[in-house]
Amino acid sequence: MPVTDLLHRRPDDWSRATRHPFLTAVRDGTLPAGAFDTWLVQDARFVADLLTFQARLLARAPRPAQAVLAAGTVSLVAELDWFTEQAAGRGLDLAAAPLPATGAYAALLRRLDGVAVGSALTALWTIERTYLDAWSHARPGAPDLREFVEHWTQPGFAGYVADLQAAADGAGAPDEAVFAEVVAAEIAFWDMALA
Ligand code: MP5
Repeated sequence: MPVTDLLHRRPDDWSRATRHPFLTAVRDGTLPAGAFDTWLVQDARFVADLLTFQARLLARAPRPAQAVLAAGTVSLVAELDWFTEQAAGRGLDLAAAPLPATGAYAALLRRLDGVAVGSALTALWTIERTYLDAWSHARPGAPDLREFVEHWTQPGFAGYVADLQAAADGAGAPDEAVFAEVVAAEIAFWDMALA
């Protein structure tokens, strides 16, 4: 079974993760004051945690998955620089403490360090595919947030997600339980920004 079949197994959860009210508000320009900045600071922390997870996954990845994971790891380092620039421009403190959903997601990633490599690749593909679909829903985005919508909908990002899909498919049967856990963590992350 290809990993993309998972998208049809839990349509309600997938919709909540990729068509969340946070994203609709990004599209329509109706986010409550401060919600976007709260999310941005927490997402920067998430990306730092993801870099740790991905570097460890690269170290144990099968040969055909190495190139996409290595390239993605370099991109995450560049993405952290991008978050630093965005935060400076908006006067945000990236050293702020993680909120509960961010901490829970970090704990999930640490746990995924110990699962079979095919399951970990399913998780990474789910993480990135959620973002691609979620930000596509927010397109084109309110003018002041358009830069963020464009960041996660550019063709290069879609190509990366497709390469992760191939890596996950090449590593065996997808892990539906891991997919469900990641999707739940994504929903909680959007919820956090609106709380
Ligand atoms: C991603 C992200 C996508 N930045 N934040 C969450 C909560 N989930 C997924 O990761 P990337 O590496 O920024 O594309």
